[in-house]
Amino acid sequence: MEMVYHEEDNSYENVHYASVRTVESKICSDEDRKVAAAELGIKRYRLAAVILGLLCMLQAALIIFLLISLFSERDEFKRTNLDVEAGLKNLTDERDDLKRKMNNLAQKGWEYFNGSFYYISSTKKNWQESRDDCLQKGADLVIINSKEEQNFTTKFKKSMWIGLTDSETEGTWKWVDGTPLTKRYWHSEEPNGGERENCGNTYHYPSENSLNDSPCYSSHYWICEMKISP
Ligand code: 2F8
Ligand code: CA
Repeated sequence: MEMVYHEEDNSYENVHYASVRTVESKICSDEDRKVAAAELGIKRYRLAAVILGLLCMLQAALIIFLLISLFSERDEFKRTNLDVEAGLKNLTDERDDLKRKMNNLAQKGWEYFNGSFYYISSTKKNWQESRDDCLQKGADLVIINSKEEQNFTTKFKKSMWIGLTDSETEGTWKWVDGTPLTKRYWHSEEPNGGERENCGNTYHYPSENSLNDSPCYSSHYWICEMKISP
């Protein structure tokens, strides 16, 4: 019988038994490896599952965030849209009111020029009564702001009261809205009436510079202005 010598414990062993033991230990270590490999596989699977779960949660969070943003943007858009619609309705109402007002004024003989309507009287009154008539119509005696407007007043070829007076302080001419006279369209040698002539009119209408000072109690036609655009 063949024997194997073991130096570590100074013993002999049957060769057959020794080889059986080697095979057994080898089988054992293969199983360990398989178990270890299986455990590693499970760990990897778990890790993949966790990562997948996290990605799903991230995706869900992203979808929720995008939905919230989308809804809040939609609400903001709805609000803006409502504001715009309300603004548009206001503007449309204003435009319709203005159209009605303009048609009404035109029918009553008012003349449109450069953002204002003008009424030219066909009777004569003193300056204050003339102004009162304009005020009662929702207007005032004309305030002349430009050469064009000055030319517009002369085309009626009438001596008309305008919204100009120095009744408050002699020599300090003011328009009826309180603004001082800056653009001067006085006729030559006017104003010449001193304390006797404190109200302005278009007495010298054939000339471009038609303005004159007259006694406020005297009777003239008058011209009212109603501003439509600011
Ligand atoms: O010639 C200018 C002069 O004409 C008239 O007087 C004659 C005017 N009078 C009235 O309007 C009442 C003056 O104001 C004017 O200066
Ligand atoms: Ca005068």
